Amino acid sequence: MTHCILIGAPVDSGQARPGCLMGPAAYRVARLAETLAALGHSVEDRGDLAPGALGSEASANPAVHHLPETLGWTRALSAAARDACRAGMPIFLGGDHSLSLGSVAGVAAHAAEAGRPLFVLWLDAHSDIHSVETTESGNLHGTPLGYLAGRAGFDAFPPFPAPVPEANICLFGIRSVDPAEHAALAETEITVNDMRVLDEYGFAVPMRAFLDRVAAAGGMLHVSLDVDFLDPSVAPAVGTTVPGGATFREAHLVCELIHESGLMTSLDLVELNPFLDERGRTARMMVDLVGSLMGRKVFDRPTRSG
Ligand code: Z70
Ligand code: MN
Ligand code: MN
Ligand code: MN
Repeated sequence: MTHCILIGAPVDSGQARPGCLMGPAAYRVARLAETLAALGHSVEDRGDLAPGALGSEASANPAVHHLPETLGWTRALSAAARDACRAGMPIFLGGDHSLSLGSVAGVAAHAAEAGRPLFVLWLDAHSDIHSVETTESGNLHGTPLGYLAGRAGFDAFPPFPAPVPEANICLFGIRSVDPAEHAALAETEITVNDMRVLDEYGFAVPMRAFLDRVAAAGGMLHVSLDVDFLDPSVAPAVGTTVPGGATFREAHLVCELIHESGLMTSLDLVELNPFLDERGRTARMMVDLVGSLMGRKVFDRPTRSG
């Protein structure tokens, strides 16, 4: 059983549509802690973080907004993540996806300290591989993958502690990529399981291929789950809906495969905007998916093929 450490990150500065700051409260109301406890895990809720004192950093890119706030969150989350990794499995309750600038930085520092390779699974409609320089929207939730891969264009940020090798990063479910992101991805070894790939091979085959690589390397696995990985019909509470996402069944299967691998060591839940939800259904869907990630099964087979 796992010691789960809940860390609220009411980050709303990485995009322009207010509401993600309500995310941590919505996960608690949707009984995330109780769901984990019912699966036999111990749960420690460390409450909500705050970004601390803000500087006055500015970017040469005039589109960028809320840079000092995003840097404040990055510092606070990085420290909290590193600390939590020593005690159990951190689960970050977002908050928009810019929180991963900090959560993955702390997780990467811990993995380096533990002498283990870190792998990152990005479940998202978007590739989030902009830099502070390339983002056109100025929404820094579109940049965390660029930062954690150690790419250029993050001068205002602390140097990323131990950049995640491109070969250890897997994008899964993407269907919206900006031109600058396309150019960035084309020059990397990042595994791009876009919807084109998943429609042809299904979700299980590419997911198992990635998990097998993590296992073979003895790696730690950080999973970053963006609400918009899901189809808007099952998860409407997100600022940037993109049609053609994972169905209820595909998403649960992915989570079950991750659980069966036993590899996940940290988790981000990001982009939930409860202000846009319909009677809490998206928050409940996300909590149900965490249940599958943490061991809930329809029928408990002795082996995955049995
Ligand atoms: C676009 C941008 C994005 C999440 C939207 C969208 C980025 N590529 N990321 N929702 N999670 O504005 O950079
Ligand atoms: Mn704003
Ligand atoms: Mn995202
Ligand atoms: Mn997204």
